[in-house]
Amino acid sequence: MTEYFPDVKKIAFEGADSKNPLAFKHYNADEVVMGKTMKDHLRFAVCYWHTFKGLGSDPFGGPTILREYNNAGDEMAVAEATMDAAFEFFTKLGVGYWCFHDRDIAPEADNLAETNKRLDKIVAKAKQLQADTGMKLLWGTTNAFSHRRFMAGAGTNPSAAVFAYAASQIKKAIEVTHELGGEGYVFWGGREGYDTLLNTDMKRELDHLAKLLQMAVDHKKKIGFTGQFLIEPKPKEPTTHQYDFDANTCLAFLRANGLDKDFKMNIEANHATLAMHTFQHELQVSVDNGVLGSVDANRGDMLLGWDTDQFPTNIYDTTLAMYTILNAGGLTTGGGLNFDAKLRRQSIEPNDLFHGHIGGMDAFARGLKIAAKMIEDGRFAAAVKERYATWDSGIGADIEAGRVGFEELEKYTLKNGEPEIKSGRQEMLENILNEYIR
Ligand code: XUL
Ligand code: CO
Repeated sequence: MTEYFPDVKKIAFEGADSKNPLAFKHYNADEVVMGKTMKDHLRFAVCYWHTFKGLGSDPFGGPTILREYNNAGDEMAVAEATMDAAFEFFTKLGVGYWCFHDRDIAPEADNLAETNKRLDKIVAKAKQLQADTGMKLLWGTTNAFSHRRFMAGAGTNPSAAVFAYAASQIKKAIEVTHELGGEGYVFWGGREGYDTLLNTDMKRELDHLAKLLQMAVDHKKKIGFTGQFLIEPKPKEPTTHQYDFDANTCLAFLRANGLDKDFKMNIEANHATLAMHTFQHELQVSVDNGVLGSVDANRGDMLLGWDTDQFPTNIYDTTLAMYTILNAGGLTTGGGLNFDAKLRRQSIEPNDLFHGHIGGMDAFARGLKIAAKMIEDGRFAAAVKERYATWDSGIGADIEAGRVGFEELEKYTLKNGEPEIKSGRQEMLENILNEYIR
């Protein structure tokens, strides 16, 4: 069988002093942190679309990256060779999970029936490779945004026939995800949004989106798929106004339509920053509402206003993300850290794929170790507890318990006078954070 990454052996953990670029410096799969192995905490996944289908094209130019598996023959031969290359990569990297869109793994044919047949053929191959390697599917999803029929959206398309097409595609994608034992299924809004209200009935579009999601929930139950449904918020790009703007917007939509028990969030770092939030903010909103499902681990570029999908390397970001995730009890079934990240278009060597993923895995492993120490030492938790201490007894406890109203609070204020105020100590806390990040 062709080897696509012949000069790479299985990537090993060599420790922080190693100078080998093809080795982990911090990610040590079996090392135990706060009672769990790194592997079980981090649940890394490789995404199929950027990693194997992304070839460096951008709005100003075509592909720059050449891959040997793309020379395998006709479209289906290429799809099969790509799958072989993917499983070789997963195994050598040492991740446990992968994620895909239906159209990443099998090319679309002239009609849906033929397209589905092609998908079944490649899914059978993926199932065999999963059995051979022990790899698992974190989540599947559908690409209902690239084809021209979806130019005005899928579930929110002004055409009912396009809605029906999208529904048929999603039905099949959920079924193949189930067939591959997927732990989750993601709904990223693709082109669900609008560019101008001059041609858009927003209320009607959102009602249709809710109908589509309800049908997905019904079908999931019908076929016995027990994986987690996930919504992936994103505020803009490709449309000017994406309906799934951020975690709070998604929650309001799900609650308004009685869907909130059936979906959790898949939080992507670069989508959070496009929404003018931090990655940690979006994670915390999800945790506070009991809907943190999974994570698309990447980063944006501070100087660019679009979704650059870079590999995560910022230790502050990974530390704060892991702090929130660990405090919430960690990622469980249906959740993982999926590298929805792509190489820069000048990174044209096959090994660059390893460098990107090794860097991301090491950055999160460091984040995990640092966050665990921060939690074990308890200094931040103690500072927050102290800051809210007036709510633990007296008038604060009365307010929280609903024992008092405006009249009692007026009486309290007239009696006690000007409240004592305290420093938020942000600088001190940031300095303490720097004691851990080193
Ligand atoms: C797009 C994006 C998608 C989803 C899956 O910005 O993040 O790749 O993760 O459709
Ligand atoms: Co994503």
